[in-house]
Amino acid sequence: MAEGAETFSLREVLVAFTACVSEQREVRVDPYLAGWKGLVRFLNCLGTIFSFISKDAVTKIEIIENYRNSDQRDKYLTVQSMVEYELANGLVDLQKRSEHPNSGCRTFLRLHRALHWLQMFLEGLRTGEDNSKTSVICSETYDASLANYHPWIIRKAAGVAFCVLPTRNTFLETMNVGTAEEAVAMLGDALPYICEVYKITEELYAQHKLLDLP
Ligand code: 1PZ
Repeated sequence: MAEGAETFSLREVLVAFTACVSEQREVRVDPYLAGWKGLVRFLNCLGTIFSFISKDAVTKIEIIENYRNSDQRDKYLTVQSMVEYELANGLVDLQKRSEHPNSGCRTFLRLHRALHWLQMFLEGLRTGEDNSKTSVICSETYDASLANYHPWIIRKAAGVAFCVLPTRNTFLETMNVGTAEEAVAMLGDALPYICEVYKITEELYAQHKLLDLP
C-alpha cells in the first residue's frame, strides 16, 4: 500500500458528504469537492493502475475549484447557484462542446454520475457476503451506471483495473475505519447522506434538462 495510507481514513471523506446539503436543501460545492479529493487519495492508495481514473477526477475537481477561486466565486457556492448563473449567462454548451467546453455544469455532471456509481458500489460492499469479490461488486455497479457514458476503450481499461481489487473484507479494512464490521456500520451511517446529495442534484439537473450535457 502507498505511503500515508495508514493515516488515512475513509470516514472523514464520507463525512464531507454529510456537510453538503444546506438547510435550504442546496448542495454546497466546497464539501462536495473535499469529499472527492479524499476519494481520489483513497483511490491512489489502491495502486497506480487506477491513476488514469484519479487523474480525470482531479482535472474535474480543479476545473470547479478554479471557478471557486475566481471573481465569480460566490456564483459557485452551491450547485443551484452555479446552474442558475451559468444558464442565465449562456455559459453552458447545451448541444455540443464548443465555446464553453469546461462549464461548471458539464464538469459537475461527470462527478455527479460518478457519485451514482459510488453510491451503488458502497451499498454493494456494505450488503455483500464476507468473502465476496470487490472486483465483481465494482464491475457490476460500474456496468449498471457510469459505463453507459464511457467509450469502449475506457470501459476496457476500467475492467482491467478492477481485477486488482482485493476481497471485500480486505477492502473494508483498507478504509482504515476499524474492523470490517465497523466499516460496514460507517457505510450504513454515511450512505443516506450521499444518496441525498445525489438525489437533490439529479432533480435539479432534470428540472433544467441538463442530464445529457455534452
Ligand atoms: C475502488 C475502485 C475504483 C473504481 C473506479 C470506478 C470508476 C471508473 C471510471 C473510469 C473513468 C476513466 C477516466 C476518464 C473518463 C472520462 O472520459 C469521463 C467523462 O469525462 P469527459 O471525457 O466527458 O470529460 N470521466 C468521468 O466519468 C469521471 C470519472 C470520475 C471517477 C472517479 C472515481 C473515484 C473513485 C473513488 C473510489 C473509492
